[in-house]
Amino acid sequence: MAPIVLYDFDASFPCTLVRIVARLIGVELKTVKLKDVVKEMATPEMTQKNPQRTIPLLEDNGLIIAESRAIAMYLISKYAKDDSLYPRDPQKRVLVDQRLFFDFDVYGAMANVWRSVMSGKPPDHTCVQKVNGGLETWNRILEGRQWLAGDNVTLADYSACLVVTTTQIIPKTDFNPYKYKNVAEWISRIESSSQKYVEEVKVFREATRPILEKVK
Ligand SMILES: N[C@@H](CCC(=O)N[C@@H](CS)C(=O)NCC(=O)O)C(=O)O
Repeated sequence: MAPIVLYDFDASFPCTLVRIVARLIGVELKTVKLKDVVKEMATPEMTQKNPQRTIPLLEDNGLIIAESRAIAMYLISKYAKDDSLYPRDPQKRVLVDQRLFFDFDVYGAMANVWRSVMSGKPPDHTCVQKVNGGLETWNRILEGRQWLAGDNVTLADYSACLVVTTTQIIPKTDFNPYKYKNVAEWISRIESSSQKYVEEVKVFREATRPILEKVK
């Protein structure tokens, strides 16, 4: 069997989610580290592989998958030793899915804010409100609960926690997940759940630092 290949960029939030999941379930990935994502994904060869021209992009023995959450769902469904991160039971799985669709929505707004700040423009007010609304919603969801879906940590927690963590590092914004008690406690619960998560977030933060320094 050929190795599972991940087209990857350390400073990418969605690539980080895939690396975290692969490490959590013990899947070895051969990473192809890109330097100029926009340019390298626009070649005819890569455009054919992924017409979206985005990373992460996973190649598993001829199967090519874009979209970080879809890649994570696939890796867990195919390779994890158990289904605790992404349950097989439809009634449990849909609870994880609903949280993932929610965090995808907040992520879109956060990415919009990130892009504005990086290009020297003021962030769109509606997107800022949406991110703050997301933090408030997660705080409500977590009232009296340890995890976002079900009784154990799942893909939904790791994915949403990465969005929450990323809000904090965007320069010229004042997102503060730690002002929400339930969210703050949940972040430290997730960090305690896996050293691999903590290590990959560190890789992401260190890779983004020089990029973010330029706009500070
Ligand atoms: N929804 C996608 C977002 C992927 C995405 O936007 N990736 C960025 C890197 S962080 C990218 O490839 N940007 C290049 C481009 O959009 O041209 C996912 O979760 O995988």
